[in-house]
Amino acid sequence: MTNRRKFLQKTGLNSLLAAFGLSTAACSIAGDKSKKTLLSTAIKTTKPSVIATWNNQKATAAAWQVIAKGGRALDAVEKGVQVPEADPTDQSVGYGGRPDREGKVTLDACIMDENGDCGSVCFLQHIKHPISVARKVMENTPHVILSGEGAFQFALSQGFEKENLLTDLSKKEYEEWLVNSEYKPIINIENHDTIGMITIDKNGDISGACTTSGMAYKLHGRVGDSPIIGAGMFVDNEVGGAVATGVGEAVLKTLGSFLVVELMRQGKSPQAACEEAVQRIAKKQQYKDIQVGYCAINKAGEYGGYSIQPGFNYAIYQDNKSEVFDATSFLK
Ligand code: SD4
Repeated sequence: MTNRRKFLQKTGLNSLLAAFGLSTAACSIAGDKSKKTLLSTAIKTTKPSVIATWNNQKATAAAWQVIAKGGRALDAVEKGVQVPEADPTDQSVGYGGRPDREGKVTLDACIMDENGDCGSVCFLQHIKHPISVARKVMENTPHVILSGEGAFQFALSQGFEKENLLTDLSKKEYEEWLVNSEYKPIINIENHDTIGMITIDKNGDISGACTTSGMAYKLHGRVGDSPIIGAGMFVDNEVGGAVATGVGEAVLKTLGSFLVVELMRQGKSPQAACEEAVQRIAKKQQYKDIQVGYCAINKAGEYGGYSIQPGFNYAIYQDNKSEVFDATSFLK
């Protein structure tokens, strides 16, 4: 029994250390006291960081502004993803998003804080900042997810304005699409720029957000992975966070972001965890004609990204520097 307990303590600690990018080789395991020391050492290595899917550098810069001033990770992710939500030229998110096959722009978003609290809206119309409605769901209701008309009415009750989100460009493209009405997502193009973001603030607290207009020309009522906690985004303040982009159905079937975070908890690096989550899709599903990309960051600020197809990239803001990295991919 004692041996078993010791074993569990040791393996638990190993995972934790690995999640922080440390190894037991450098540290002695001598009971609870040293564990506490190791934990606080690990937390001290935390770096304020922002990671986001795709080349969303304006968004990561907006989030960085918040955490650089000592602000909370939750405020940073909300501010960050509001940038593409308000941008009419970003046709995958919020205002200007491509509509469903009935010509309606329907939005999905979720947010999660360092305490594991979360809020989400799905199939929401007419509201430019679904991420902020998701935050209100988290903070002002006993629920996690509101959908459709109910989410819209809730948004109005919270002071959000009803707006037309269908821009002339997205309307024109939709009318062209109607000619053949062929639902065929084009890898890396039709859904490009959906934003999932994770931030770590100066306290080492982690929050995440994800927001999208979903797959263009989807069935009316379709909900993707992006507003589903654990699918499109997941955060665990002890470990790190992960976000997903691409064909939401494949992410939903594997609860991808939760999987990535759990793999990091078990000791995998963010890169290795993203790779295994993509491999899990490839093992069980038709993957050759779809794109899914994950990016993740751990509490120590180490990050990684991986996708099924080439072409996925992710943006990082760390040490006052904004960068974009091409993710490696399962198919070459
Ligand atoms: C969805 N995952 O609705 C979203 C789309 C996306 O980059 O991420 N596009 O399935």
